[in-house]
This record gives sequence, structure tokens and C-alpha cells, in this order.
Amino acid sequence: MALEITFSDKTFENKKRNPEEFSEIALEIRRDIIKSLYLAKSGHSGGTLGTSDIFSVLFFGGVMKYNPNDPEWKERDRFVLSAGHLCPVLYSTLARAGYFSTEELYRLRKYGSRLQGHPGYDMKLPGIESSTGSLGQGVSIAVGMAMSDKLVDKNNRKIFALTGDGEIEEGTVWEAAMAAANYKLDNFCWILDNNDCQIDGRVRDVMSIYPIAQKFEAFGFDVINIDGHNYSEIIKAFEKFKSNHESKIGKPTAIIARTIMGKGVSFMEDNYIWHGNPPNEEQAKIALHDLK
Ligand SMILES: Cc1ncc(C[n+]2csc(CCOP(=O)(O)OP(=O)(O)O)c2C)c(N)n1
Repeated sequence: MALEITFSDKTFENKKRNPEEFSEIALEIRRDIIKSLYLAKSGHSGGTLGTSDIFSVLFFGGVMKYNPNDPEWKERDRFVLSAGHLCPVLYSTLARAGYFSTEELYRLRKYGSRLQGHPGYDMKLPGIESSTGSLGQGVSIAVGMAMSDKLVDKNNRKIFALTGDGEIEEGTVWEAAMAAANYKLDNFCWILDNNDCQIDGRVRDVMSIYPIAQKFEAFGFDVINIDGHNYSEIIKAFEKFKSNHESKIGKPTAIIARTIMGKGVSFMEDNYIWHGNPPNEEQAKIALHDLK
């Protein structure tokens, strides 16, 4: 039977939750990812599924201050998806937060759509804070935002950026790290998706970035290592960042999240060939079955 795709119109509130409450949200996001990538016939399945748990807590656990009815709200915290190729997880998250209708998820990567294959600021999609996709640049932009908030405007906002682990092979990333520590950006939280997979192999085989924690520590970060699929650990890490910010610790925070590429879909898990491939019809059926 042909696969018929529908998106529910369910949205979720942003509020403090118990760890077990996030699995329903993450499941909805993972299902959105499979459906929209199947319809688009292109896109990145692996990292998007792998970071869905982190997005669930970040956007629906009361971690970030934002208002989907007023996306430009002056006091909002900002999130920059430096690993821009992971945008299907961000698009689903923003739709489920109420920034725009879940109907728009049908339009991923379509001509003229606001949901392009990498986030475009010029697309004016509510919730997108910067164009990204050229690896290494988003986190540098995010550090600039944190500098302007802390040093110029002297406000209370927080800035979050998520990079991949292959992404940190880009040299510019380390200039951003150096600047974040130099300017004591305790309003800045760097989330690293450490799935040890990149486009054409294991990160450790292509260009090892290890030991990661020691590198970030040496650069002057408060480093928190977590299992990126354990909701309790994700919540605690963001709480630590919040207390670093409130107590003005004088250091940026790095959350190193060990994740599994393709998490939740049996045949995609921990396999880098799913870095940049969408499921075909048969694969989408199995994936949606796995994600029941
Ligand atoms: C500057 C730059 N070089 C190359 C690419 C192409 N590219 C997109 S994603 C990617 C691999 C990134 O690996 P990782 O950050 O580990 O992401 P994951 O495989 O976990 O999704 C590459 C090489 C790019 N987008 N930008």
C-alpha cells in the first residue's frame, strides 16, 4: 500500500517537565523528520534523528525564553543551528512550538519554500536567527551575538549554538571558542553533537577531534559531558549552564552530548551512510513503524 503522509497539528508548551514527558515530544519530532525527508526525497536523516532529544528539552523544557507569537521579542534567548544541514529537526521543533503551521512541513526543500535544505535568514521563517550551513560559521555568529548581548547591550539573554563533531574540524570553530573564553561569555552555551559520524566516515578516522572535553577545557570552557538521549542528563546540563549564567561564572559552557546517529530508526542507528540520505518509501514505512 502506498505511504500516505499527514502531519498532526499538535503543538507543545515550553515549560519545566519531568524527564519522562519528553519522549512523546521527541517521538513527534522524529516522525516529522522521516515524513518530511521522505516527501523531499533528499536531506539529512542521521543527525536530525540523533539530536531530537536535545531539541525536545531545549525548546519544550523551559530552558530557552521565547515567544512564538512574537518571534522578535527583545528579551528572547537565541538559538543558532551551526550544523545547518540538521534543519529538519529545527523546522519540526519550531512548528511544534507554534512558530508556524505544521502544514508547512510538507514543503521541506521545495522550490520557493521557506523550509530550505539549510536555514536561510532571508526566507523570513519565524524562529530562524541566522542563515547557516557553511560549517563553522554559525557558531562564530552565535559568539558574536553573545558578545553583543554581554558586552554592548549588557542584557540578560542567553545564546545557544549546536555544532556537529565533524564540523569542529573547521578551523574557524576554534577562533570562536577562543573568543568566547577570552570575552568570558557566560551567556553562551555550545552544544556539541558527538555522534562520531560525519559525511564519509567515523570522525575518529577522518580527522580525530579527540579528546574533545580536554580541548574545550583548555580553551576555557566549563565542560559538561552527557548522554544526549538521557533526558535527566540533558535537563541537568542546561540547568548547570543557567546557573553559570546567573552566577556570572565568567566562562562559556560546552555541553558535549554523546549521541547515536539515526537514533530511533533500527537500520539507521550509528551508520554514517545516513548522514545525508532520506528514506525511500519502503524505508520510511519501516522507520515510522519503529517510531510508533
Ligand atoms: C564549510 C563546509 N564544508 C563542507 C560542507 C559539507 N558538509 C555538510 S555536513 C558535513 C559533515 C559534517 O559532519 P558532522 O558535523 O559530524 O555532522 P553529522 O554527520 O553528524 O550530521 C559536510 C562535510 C559544508 N556544509 N560546509
